[in-house]
Amino acid sequence: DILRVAVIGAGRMGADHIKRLSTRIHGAEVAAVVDVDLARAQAAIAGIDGAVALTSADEALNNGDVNAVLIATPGFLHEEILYKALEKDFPILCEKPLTPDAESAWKVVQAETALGHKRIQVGFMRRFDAEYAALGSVIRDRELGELLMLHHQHRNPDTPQGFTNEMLINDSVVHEFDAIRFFTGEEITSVQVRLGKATRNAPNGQHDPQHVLIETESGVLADVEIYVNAKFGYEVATQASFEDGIVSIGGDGGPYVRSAGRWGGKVTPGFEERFGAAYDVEVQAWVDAARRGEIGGPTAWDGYATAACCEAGVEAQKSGEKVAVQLNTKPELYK
Ligand code: ISE
Repeated sequence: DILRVAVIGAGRMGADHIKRLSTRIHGAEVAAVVDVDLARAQAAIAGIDGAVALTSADEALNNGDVNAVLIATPGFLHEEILYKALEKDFPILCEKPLTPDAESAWKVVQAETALGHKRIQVGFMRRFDAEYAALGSVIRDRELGELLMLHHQHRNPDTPQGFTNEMLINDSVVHEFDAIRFFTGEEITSVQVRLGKATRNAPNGQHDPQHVLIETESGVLADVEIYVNAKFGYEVATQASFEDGIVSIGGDGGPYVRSAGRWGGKVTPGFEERFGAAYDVEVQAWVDAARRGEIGGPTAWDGYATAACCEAGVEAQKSGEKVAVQLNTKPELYK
């Protein structure tokens, strides 16, 4: 069966996924697009045969033509739609974060556990990036001995209206929390946040950049420079230190041009360009797995565990202390 997807939220990420689903992804079609702004939903379905634009998620989920859901609303709106989609037993691709805090994410995990099978894939697309996958296998295969440290740079040119200080953790560093768990195969045990000298380019209320210090179960140390008003462009890069070598991923790629007495290349402008291919692979993996009644990527447990890290991170932003991450016992379904 082909997936007939209701995309909830036609903002920056929703619109990107709609385009992807209707052009590059096999085995799925956009059946409905929901947005509080009807005009935005209508614009998003322009040229897509058989798709309807709606303002209510309920209406989309009850539309007999829909059998899968992609949630791309802001994070605080995910929870309600997740429950409705689980009730329908639809395959779900939920953009990150699963929900904004550990308690609500745990309830989602429990609801899925009660259902008895996995339906929720969380949109941590970096796991599908070719360089992330390559570093992941260097770590897993112990090609360079034990992994000791991870150094992450996460830089955005600027932030959308309403991006709060907490969102540096909840919307941005959430990716590194997942990446560190993905790379190490371990849970994160503590988070500390240091606030140093701040840029004048940050909007009111944001302290930018921040330095996030993270430990895992076996003692791997990771640090993240989260710098979301860095102006120059977009960069998500990692340097991994091993016993027998150093691996770097995520720098700007070519072409590297020398001409007329100058040298240079282009800086990646944003996450759509940096992770465009990873999003394609992610969504295709979701569609392929969903058609077999499975999921094809990070689970609701990953959504919950990263939400717990975010909660610790936001507390650490305020206190400056090292905050322990406490997780509930992992249900069988996710083992
Ligand atoms: C945004 O929501 C994303 O998910 C991007 O990948 C990340 O780089 C950015 O910081 C977030 O705001």
